[in-house]
Amino acid sequence: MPAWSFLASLTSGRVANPRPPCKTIANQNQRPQLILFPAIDLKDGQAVRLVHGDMAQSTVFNDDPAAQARSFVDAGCQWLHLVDLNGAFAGAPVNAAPVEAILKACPVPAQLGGGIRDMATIEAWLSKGLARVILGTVAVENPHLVRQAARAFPGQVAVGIDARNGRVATKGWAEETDVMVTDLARSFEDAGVAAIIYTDILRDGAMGGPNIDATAALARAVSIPVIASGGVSSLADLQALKDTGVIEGAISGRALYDGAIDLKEALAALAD
Ligand code: AMZ
Repeated sequence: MPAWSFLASLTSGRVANPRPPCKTIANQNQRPQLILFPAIDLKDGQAVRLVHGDMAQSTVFNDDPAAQARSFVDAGCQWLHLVDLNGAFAGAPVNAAPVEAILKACPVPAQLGGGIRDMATIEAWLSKGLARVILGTVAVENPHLVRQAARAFPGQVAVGIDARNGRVATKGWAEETDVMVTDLARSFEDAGVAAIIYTDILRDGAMGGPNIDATAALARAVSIPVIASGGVSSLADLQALKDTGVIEGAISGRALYDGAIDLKEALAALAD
């Protein structure tokens, strides 16, 4: 769906999903629990996984993303992590229909990134029942929008920081910037963002384990909850992220699809 028709659908009388407002993900006084976010990356309407974010290296795992989401929910997940991959390249929502189908089909909160670059799109998604938007490219190009959105929608705006060797990448990870991860994260310290989702691009889809040291260092550098993404591929990885005591969530995609992580088992292990 082109961006204009997505925004126009706001006024078409559709009612947003009744969802509980999003809370900050951790109780400040307790050792954080690690929330596991199963990932559904959408390309051309299908649930896929890429390697290092390369659209040419894509594997289709499910051509019914809502069914995929429901199976994650049936396994007991508390959250869903959604990415509109075409949207991240196009700079506007492209896979709006499958995202809306997921929102309708699933009772758990969902966060979505990819092509969310202006206030109208942020408002449109949140009014459709999305629990949290993820802002990546605009966090570099228009940080004012992040601040404005975080003020307008407390608890519902996360910043996605995706990086190669510590430098932030934008626009579908096709563009490299000179911005350093920690500098960008610190710049939002007082903005009221709900979370920072940090992806190590060189780990993403590679099944080689997450960058625990860099993620933990980031989490120690800011007071914003940090969620790890990229390379999370075993129960041991999840346990190691949890054992840092400072990382509040982990996103996993390929490992859940190919069975390297059993979602039910992982959720049970993390709940202990
Ligand atoms: O895999 C990729 N090439 C990719 C990807 N997964 N490119 C962007 N993204 C995700 C980011 C973030 O969640 O991890 O899209 C979101 C950022 O999109 P935008 O349009 O705000 O830069």
